Amino acid sequence: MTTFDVAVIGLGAMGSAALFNLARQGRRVIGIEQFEPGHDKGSSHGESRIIRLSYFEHPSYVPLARRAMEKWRELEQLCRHNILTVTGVLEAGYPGCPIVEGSLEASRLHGLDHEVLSAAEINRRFPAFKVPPHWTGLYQPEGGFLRPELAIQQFVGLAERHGAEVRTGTRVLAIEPLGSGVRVRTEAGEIEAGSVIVAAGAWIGDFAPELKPHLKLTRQVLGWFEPLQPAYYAPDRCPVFILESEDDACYGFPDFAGTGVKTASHRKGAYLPSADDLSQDGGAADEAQIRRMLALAMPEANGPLRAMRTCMYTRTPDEDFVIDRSSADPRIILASPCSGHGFKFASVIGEVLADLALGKTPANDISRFKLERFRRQSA
Ligand code: PYC
Repeated sequence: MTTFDVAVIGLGAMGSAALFNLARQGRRVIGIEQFEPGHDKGSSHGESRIIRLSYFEHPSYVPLARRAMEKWRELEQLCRHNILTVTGVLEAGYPGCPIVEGSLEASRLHGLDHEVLSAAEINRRFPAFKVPPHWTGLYQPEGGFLRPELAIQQFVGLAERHGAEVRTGTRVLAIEPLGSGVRVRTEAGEIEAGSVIVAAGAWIGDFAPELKPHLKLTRQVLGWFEPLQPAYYAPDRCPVFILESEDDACYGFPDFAGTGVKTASHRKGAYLPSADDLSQDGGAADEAQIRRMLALAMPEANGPLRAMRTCMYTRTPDEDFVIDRSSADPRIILASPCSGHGFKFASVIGEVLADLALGKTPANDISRFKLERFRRQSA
């Protein structure tokens, strides 16, 4: 049996980046994916994902986001594709809303470039928006969007060029600690490795019983809308946006690909009984939910529906990630549940995971993502 230094389970955002980081260091590494890289069964598809530095979720994400930016630029250099487009990011909502307040705090704490804008200033500067007159906003110039499918395919392709083995269409059945390493049982045979990174997205609970009870899977619908004033929604005039009303929080992107203005709810999403239950089944109620935000704050984007797709969030109770060694065995490294805001960090988390798998201390602080917080909660 071939043995590897590291096996990576799941070649989505985090797994593909980890595979690349290990392979480029000359490690014997294998990646196992049950679908194909760039698939639509998680939250790393749909043409675009946000990247931003002023982080409303918590200021401690800012150094990680900075490093992620550097690492995306490095990937672009290596693969010679445009992965990251800077458009700026506008966050806007009702006075005191957590998204604008949180980003303002992160911006101030970390000395990030930002502007606080009134509703009138937002609407004047960016004609894509007609936000209600009592709203406020924060504009961060350094953010923008990433191309998720392309990024994942490039990570996998570069990893293979560095000698990584990749098995797609292969489901992992179990991980078994051995004296000398870890055995990964798949439906197509067994693999042995010194350590294993489990970046299995919504399926991570199957390999981490301690984590499973804390995870909730939700179905999130993405809509593409034909703008009534296309010129307003070009990427040089319309920033990536996150909007917070009393009822919902929605995010979206300029029409950079001629496919329409993509918008989705970040908060509303039906619970899924299991990871295998996601289907591409967006319907009229999903469309109506997204259109409520467009009507409220972006009426010129509220044109004919061009497409809908669904994605799946794997949510922790605090919406922070999990990146830690399993308490069952420290050679099993868990990384996944990103609560819908993780894609942007894949470039740096790949570096972090490679360090953990090789027994090194990562340069970035990942203490926020430890499993012990769930143990403390249940005690
Ligand atoms: O990835 O930054 C993000 C995000 C915000 C809302 C939905 N996704």
